[in-house]
Amino acid sequence: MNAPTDPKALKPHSSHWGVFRAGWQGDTLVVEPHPGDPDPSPILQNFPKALRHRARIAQPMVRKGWLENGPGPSKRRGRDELVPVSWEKALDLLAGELARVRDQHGLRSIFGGSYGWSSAGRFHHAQSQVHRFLNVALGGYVRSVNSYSAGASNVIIPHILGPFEPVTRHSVTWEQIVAHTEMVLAFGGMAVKNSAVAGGGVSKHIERGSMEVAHRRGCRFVLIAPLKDDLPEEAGAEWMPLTPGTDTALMMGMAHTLATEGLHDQDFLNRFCVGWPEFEAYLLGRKDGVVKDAAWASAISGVPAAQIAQLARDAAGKRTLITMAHSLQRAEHGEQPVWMGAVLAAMLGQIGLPGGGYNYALGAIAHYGKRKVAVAVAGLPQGRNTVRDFIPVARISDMLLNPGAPFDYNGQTLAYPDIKLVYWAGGNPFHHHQDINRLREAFSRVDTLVVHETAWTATARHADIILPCTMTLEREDIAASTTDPLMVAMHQLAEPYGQARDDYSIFSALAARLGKEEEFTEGRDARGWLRHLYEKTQASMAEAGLPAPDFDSFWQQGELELPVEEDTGGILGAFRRDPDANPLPTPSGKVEIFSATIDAFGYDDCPGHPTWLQPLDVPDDAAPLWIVANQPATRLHSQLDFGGTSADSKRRGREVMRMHPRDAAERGIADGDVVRLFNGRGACLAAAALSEAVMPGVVQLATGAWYDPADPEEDKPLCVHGNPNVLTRDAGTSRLAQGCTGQLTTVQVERFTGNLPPIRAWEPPV
Ligand SMILES: Nc1nc2c(c(=O)[nH]1)N[C@H]1C(S)=C(S)[C@@H](COP(=O)(O)OP(=O)(O)OC[C@H]3O[C@@H](n4cnc5c(=O)[nH]c(N)nc54)[C@H](O)[C@@H]3O)O[C@H]1N2
Ligand SMILES: Nc1nc2c(c(=O)[nH]1)N[C@H]1C(S)=C(S)[C@@H](COP(=O)(O)OP(=O)(O)OC[C@H]3O[C@@H](n4cnc5c(=O)[nH]c(N)nc54)[C@H](O)[C@@H]3O)O[C@H]1N2
Ligand SMILES: [Mo]
Repeated sequence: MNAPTDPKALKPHSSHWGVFRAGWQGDTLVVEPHPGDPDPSPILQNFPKALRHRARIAQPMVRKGWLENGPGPSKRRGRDELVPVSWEKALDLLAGELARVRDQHGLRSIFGGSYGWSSAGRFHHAQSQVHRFLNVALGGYVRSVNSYSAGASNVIIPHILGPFEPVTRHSVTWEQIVAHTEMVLAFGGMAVKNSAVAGGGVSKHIERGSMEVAHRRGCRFVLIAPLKDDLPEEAGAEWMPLTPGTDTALMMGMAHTLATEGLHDQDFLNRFCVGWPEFEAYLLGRKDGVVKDAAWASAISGVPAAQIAQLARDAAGKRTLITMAHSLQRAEHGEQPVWMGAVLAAMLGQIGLPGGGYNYALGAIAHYGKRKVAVAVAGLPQGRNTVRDFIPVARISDMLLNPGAPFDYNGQTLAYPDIKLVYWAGGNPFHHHQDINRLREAFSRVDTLVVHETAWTATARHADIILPCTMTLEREDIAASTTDPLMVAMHQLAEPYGQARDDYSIFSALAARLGKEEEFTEGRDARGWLRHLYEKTQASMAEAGLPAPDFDSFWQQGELELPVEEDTGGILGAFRRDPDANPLPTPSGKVEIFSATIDAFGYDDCPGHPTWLQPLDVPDDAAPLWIVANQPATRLHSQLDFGGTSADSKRRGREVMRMHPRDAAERGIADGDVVRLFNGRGACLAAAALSEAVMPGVVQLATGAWYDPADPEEDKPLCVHGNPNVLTRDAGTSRLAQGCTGQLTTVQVERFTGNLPPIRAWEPPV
């Protein structure tokens, strides 16, 4: 298509989905992956068409009703006209409103959780910018804790194994798997579309290649998941489809086989764990009269009992690794599979040995299974938050709808604050949150919703004040992460779109209006901050006796390879080598098969050891199919949905829903038909693709298609584009973690026979 580009004309840049170089060929932006990346992501090609797309926001806008009537609860959000205003006017209005809310209602009425992935540069990282601004210029805000990614596991892993990041990121590396692992049981798989991504950037995508080499050496991969493509072909995996949400039962069936056939490692359980007797009593049915054997597990999971028992026997006595996707815990009782995975691995006795044991989230994001970067990397100082209130991140609608109401979280009883102003920069709740119709209602309750956005997402359309932001290609930054050794000088590749400004310059101007400019900027412009942040890394390099170029040389070279720590198996490896010298940072210092702490919380939905708890949300006559609402292969979440790779993957302009041919035939649905997915909460359209890679009884619709209501005036409008979050349930995993449960719910699907409504998701508002 394009003539070869002069490599010297390409400038370095980075994204969560890969390091790259880009430059202009006439009017076309050419994006080339970093030459050192063995398996670059196709998502990179979302950039060229996105840069100047009409979906970008060109100027500040204010909702008409807010402008005319002032702040206050309003059902008109997402329905009213939006009025263009000058930057001066927008900033004056917003600074005045921030001061009003602070003075009239206090900082506890400002929600600045602002969850979202933003972009990869560490300085212009919008979430860091908004948090710093609210702390420094106002004094603080109500925050959110944990993530949509790992809501349940973030809370349960510290109780049973130790701190989340050390346990999950640097214990079992891909290098160990290549060299040592004999068998991998991959619950939820390790789809390479997912490890395409890592917050802060990734320079080498090694997951596919590592699985290929391990498989060729003789490592056996077993994929336990509803979709066949949750592992790459290169892993040569056997596919064991199971009913979604039933992994805990399946693992218990395996555990029962191990325990009753004497295949479990009793020495490991005695020496390295606490609570085996309590769990054993439950497993063998001494507690509740229910024996959790393979036949019992088969009835729940749909996997034949003989296969469950055989899998257990095969896994015993060798270097077996259990991996688990984040997806399993983004569901009702999501704590249970995470805990049960650790218990099954403990029974197999391989925890802490190279390439063996348990590595939660390996392959779900490229951060996992990597060595740790050995020097400190850039990050924007966050200032001090004087507000103590917080919510578990996915409880946003609950908070806005129920001010003052109590809720449980990890042994505490807390209360939802009464929020008047919500400030969002760098995230898209109309992408990430469940039950969008309920979210719209929740957002109608506040006085003011402020959004900084690069493009006209549904979140931007529902705001009262919308400020247009540059996207990453339009500014300079530094990309760095704690798991990827390449620090990248992100050069500017284009001028800002329309009147778009950097989040930093917007917050600087607001801070000035609030009398806090000097405190917020510390006298630095953006370049000054990059220099300042870089110098931190430079200093720790020098301390380690390593060559550390000055900022200008780094900027000119475009990248700097940072040193990484040795691969010692992390805290699990150290614990295995000497449990007395290196106890786990859990209450017992050991793996907690039974947790006295959790038991004492008295939660019926998360008892003191892994427990099979029947989910509430299961298929019935009205919604007979499971829907897997997983991560999209063609973009990161909702980002650049309008870019080339994402747009090209749609059919008839709509997101693709995959379905087994048997389920399609029962409904008279043919490949390519537009279908309507619906349940009691909402409905959306999508384009059907028939595929044997999806198990019968399950449909799959990735997240990320922008919410596009057919008639925004309705309370439960049809989304014409295919956003599955109009269907998902807004409920926490349990009283322990209150994590997101958006991965799974139940639906009905029918062929859509009405007039096809137009798709306006990417059209700017009129
Ligand atoms: N049903 C269901 N829902 C899910 C999930 C699921 O599995 N199923 N997965 C969940 C998970 S794991 C996650 S992490 C969340 C992700 O949810 P989000 O992180 O909210 O999703 P993104 O689309 O990455 O949102 C980032 C937004 O930031 C904007 N942005 C990018 N750069 C800048 C910038 O420099 N400045 C500003 N102001 N904005 C910028 C982008 O345009 C985009 O709208 O979704 C969750 N939702
Ligand atoms: N391309 C791309 N990559 C991404 C992202 C993206 O948006 N795009 N998002 C990133 C982020 S923020 C995160 S947190 C991670 C998310 O990582 P995950 O949450 O692990 O990713 P998903 O793709 O949602 O789910 C993986 C697979 O789990 C399977 N699964 C679903 N339910 C069950 C179940 O009950 N049991 C079993 N055994 N399997 C089940 C599904 O078949 C699904 O394809 O991905 C990251 N990677
Ligand atoms: Mo995530």
